[in-house]
Amino acid sequence: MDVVAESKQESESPSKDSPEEKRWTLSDFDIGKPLGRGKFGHVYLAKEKRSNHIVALKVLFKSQLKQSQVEHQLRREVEIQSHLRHPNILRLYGYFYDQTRVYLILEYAAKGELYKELQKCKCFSEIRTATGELKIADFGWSVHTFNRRQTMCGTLDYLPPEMVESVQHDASVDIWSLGVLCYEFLYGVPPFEAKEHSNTYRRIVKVDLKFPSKPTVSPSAKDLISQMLVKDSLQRLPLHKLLEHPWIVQNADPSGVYRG
Ligand code: 9QT
Repeated sequence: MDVVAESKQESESPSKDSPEEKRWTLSDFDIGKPLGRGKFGHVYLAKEKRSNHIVALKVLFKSQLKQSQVEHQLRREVEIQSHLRHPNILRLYGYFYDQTRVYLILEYAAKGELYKELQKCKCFSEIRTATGELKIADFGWSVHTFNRRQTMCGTLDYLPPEMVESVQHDASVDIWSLGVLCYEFLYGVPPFEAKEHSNTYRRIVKVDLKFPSKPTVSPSAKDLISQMLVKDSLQRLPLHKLLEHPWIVQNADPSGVYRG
C-alpha cells in the first residue's frame, strides 16, 4: 500500500459511466511531465481534453504484467479501487488499454508521495503527525505481499507479529501498521528496522520497541504508540479510543477543546 501526501484538490471527476458513451483512449488526454516510475510502468500528469480535468495517468506494460503474472491482480485492483469513494483513498476514475499498454486514470495528488516528503523533512512534528491528511493508493497490490512460493516481497516493517508469523489476523492489523507509521513520522525510521530481513522479523515478533531519546517526541506520543504496538491484537487500542487519546486530542486542537 502506498500513501500519498495530503492534497486539498477536490473536483468533479471525469467519468464515462453511461453505456452509450465511448471508451477512453490515449487521444482523450494531453500528456504532461512524468510523476514517477514503478515496476510496471510510469505515471504521467495528464489533462483530459474535453473537461480540462487534471489526472495522473498510470501506464503499465502488458508484457511486464504478463511476465510477472499479475494481470488478475491488476483487474482486481481496478475493480476494487474504481468503486471506492473516500477523501483518504486515491480515486481511480477509469482505465483503458491498447496493444501494448494498460492505462489507469487516477486522481492527481498534488503533494506526491508521502515517503518522499518524509525523506526530505527527515521527520514530522507531533502536530503534523497527529493531523496529516493522507490518501492511500495501490492497495490492490497489498494482498500480494506473499508471492506464490509464500516468500516475502517488499518490506516487513509495517506488518504485525500475527502476519509475519502467518497466523490468523483481522482488522486490528491496521492499528499496528498505523502505530509503525506514527513512530516513523516522529523518528524518521520505522521501529523494527534492521539490516537483515530476519532481524526485522525477530524484532517484530518480540515487539522490540525502543524510543531513542528525542526532545521533539513527548511521553504522550510514546504512550499512544506503545498502546498500538501490542503483540496481542485484542489488547491494541481500538480506533475510537485512539481518537480520544490525549496526544491526538491535544495535537488536533491545541486549545484542548475536542471537536469529535
Ligand atoms: C489485456 C487487458 C488487460 C486489462 C483489461 C481490463 C482491465 C484492466 C486490464 C494485461 C496484460 C493483456 N490487461 C488485453 O490484452 C492485460 C496483457 C491485457 F479490462 O486484453 Cl486493468
